[in-house]
Amino acid sequence: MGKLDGKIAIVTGAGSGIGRSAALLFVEEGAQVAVVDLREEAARAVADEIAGAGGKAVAIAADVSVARDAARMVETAVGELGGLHVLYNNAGVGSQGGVVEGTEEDWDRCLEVNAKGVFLCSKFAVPELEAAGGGAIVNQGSVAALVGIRSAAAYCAAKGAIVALSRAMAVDLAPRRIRVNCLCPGTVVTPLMEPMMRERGGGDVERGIELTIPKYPLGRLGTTEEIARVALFLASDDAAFVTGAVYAVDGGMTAQ
Ligand code: 1HS
Repeated sequence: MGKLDGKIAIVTGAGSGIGRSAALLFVEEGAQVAVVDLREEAARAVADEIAGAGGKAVAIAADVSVARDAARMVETAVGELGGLHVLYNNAGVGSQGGVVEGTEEDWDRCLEVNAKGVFLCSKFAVPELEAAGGGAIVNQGSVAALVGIRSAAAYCAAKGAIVALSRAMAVDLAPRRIRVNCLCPGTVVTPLMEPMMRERGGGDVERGIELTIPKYPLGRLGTTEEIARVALFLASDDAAFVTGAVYAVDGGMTAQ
């Protein structure tokens, strides 16, 4: 008996990292998944990986910051898979620099993808979730929403917006039987995080990771699978009475 038996899920940013791990885990737990990524080849590779393991998935190339893409994403997922029960707004980009070094373009892109992407994907998903009798939205926040991260001003602002948006969505959508929660991961080495680790390590990703680990009481960084497991919990009926919550999945980093 899987925790998502019979469910249909959209996972954005699923071509790599946490999104890929969540898509694979959701399928293991009985779901059919729309694997959404800006990079069509990456989405297709994960969908093929799922099919190869006997699961059902559809690959969708979409830019979550573009309304017509977000609408098409939902329409395609529902058309191909037959409905929608879970939306995991995982897609995101990082940022470089504080308010002095950071560029306006970097700020705009970070807020557009990370925050507006959650707004747009949720906007078009809600009618389908409601038509299914309710569902769950999991938004990808970050420890960067909860504490200041050096040289990542736009990223912190965007992830902070996602925490606030998640709480507002939970209040708005509860009457529609849609739960909304925010997952705030600590550092997991994924393509999104590599630029930050490289900058932190003076051009060396591994050095950046070494300098980051002391921030984590558990003495290590997280894995994509560990984050995906909490996303599964929040997406599943195990979290039936959980909405508007902010879950730090961070090895104790924000407890200090
Ligand atoms: C994945 C998450 O958004 C990490 S934000 C960077 C946190 S740290 O590397 O400065 O501990």
